[in-house]
Amino acid sequence: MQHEAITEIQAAQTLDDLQGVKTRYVGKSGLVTKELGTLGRLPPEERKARGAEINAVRQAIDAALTEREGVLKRAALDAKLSSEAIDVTLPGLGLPSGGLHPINRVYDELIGIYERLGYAVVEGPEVEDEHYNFEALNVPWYHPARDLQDTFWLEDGRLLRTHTSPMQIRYMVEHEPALKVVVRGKVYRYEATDATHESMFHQLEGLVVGEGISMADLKGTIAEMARGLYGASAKVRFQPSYYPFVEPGADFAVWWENPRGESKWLELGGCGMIHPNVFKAVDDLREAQGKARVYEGQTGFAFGLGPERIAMLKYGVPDIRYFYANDPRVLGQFRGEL
Ligand code: FA5
Repeated sequence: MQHEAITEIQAAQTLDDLQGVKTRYVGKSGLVTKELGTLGRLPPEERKARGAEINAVRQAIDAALTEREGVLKRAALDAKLSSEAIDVTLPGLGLPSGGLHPINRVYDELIGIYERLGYAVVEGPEVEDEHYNFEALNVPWYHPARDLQDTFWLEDGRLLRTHTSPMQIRYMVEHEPALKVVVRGKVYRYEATDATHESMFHQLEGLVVGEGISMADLKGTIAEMARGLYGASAKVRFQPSYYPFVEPGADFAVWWENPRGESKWLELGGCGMIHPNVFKAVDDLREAQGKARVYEGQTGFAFGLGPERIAMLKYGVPDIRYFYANDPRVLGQFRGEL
């Protein structure tokens, strides 16, 4: 029996098999256990010798079981380890990294310049009230300048703002002079798109109000921005222009050149001294809200520009529509650059 048991033990390939063998021989009703039970029926003189014999068998079987169990456990552990092994020398999976959109990078640069000059930075609603987008900015409904900015109209006299200038009004209604603020955000125009015009684009609006603010301050501010963008030798150019909310008004351009010798006047935006009608409209709104009339008699300037134009030159993007077509071949070039 010992021989058979040990052969079976050594043949067991799994811990379950081994448990079966163990039960069959040394379990409660196993063969060895039963054999021990027969001792009582033997004559006393034979009992001792037979008992010793069976015990020896049992010990041999137990020893074989313990040894086989050790071997099988180790094998099971080895199999588990090798099936779950991690090869730390394999190259990792590349995690796609994002990057700031080129327009946000230009915004960050521009806003950094104005923050260093002490300006507050705000945003505002893209769905705007007609009154803030036009009337309060001295653009009455019959004014031809409304044709200059074709509008996406919504319901109830609301619209998608055509410029960031309505934030001039909102900011002045909320704050008293003196103030310096820049506004960033999206604007919308219902117009055909081409390489330099989109129906959704961005603007940076600047507004400064205080005692004795003059056109010289405006020119100095734009020149400071140009130096921040293009270095100490940057040049700016102002040309008279018309916007109903400023008087006098101007368009400004910045001289841009790159190391490859390319250069041109970059038409950036419009600007001017705040029109008295705008201050009056602000005071009317303030009064309606129970606030003091504090703007009539003030002076100030405003400007508005399009960061897309700067980004197109800076990154050599030939068509403004590439910025918003979400083509990974374009935006992928800005990966990982924050
Ligand atoms: C305005 O929007 C005025 N609110 C700017 C202003 C503010 C003047 C404060 C005076 C005082 P304009 O329509 O010219 O002005 O637009 C300003 C700039 O936005 C343009 O110079 C240009 O850089 C950019 N821009 C205008 N239309 C588009 C367009 N369709 N696509 C991309 N950029 C545009």
